[in-house]
Amino acid sequence: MSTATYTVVGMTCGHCVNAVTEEVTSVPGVTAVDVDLASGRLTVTSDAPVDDDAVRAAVDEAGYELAGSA
Ligand SMILES: [Cu+2]
Repeated sequence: MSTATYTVVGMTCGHCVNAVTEEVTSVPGVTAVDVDLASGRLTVTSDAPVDDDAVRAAVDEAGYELAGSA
């Protein structure tokens, strides 16, 4: 099992949290997703390490971005 944490920028409410959770959960291999609205922290648990780009794309798809992304 693998866990990675990221920081999501732009979330303002529970709906945002749900959108990010839904998209990132759909990334292949991801088994659990936890999003903390206050800090923007995104914790991704997966069977094997997930490509950061896949997580970034999923967050982007939800309408937000990872901190530090161009
Ligand atoms: Cu929202």
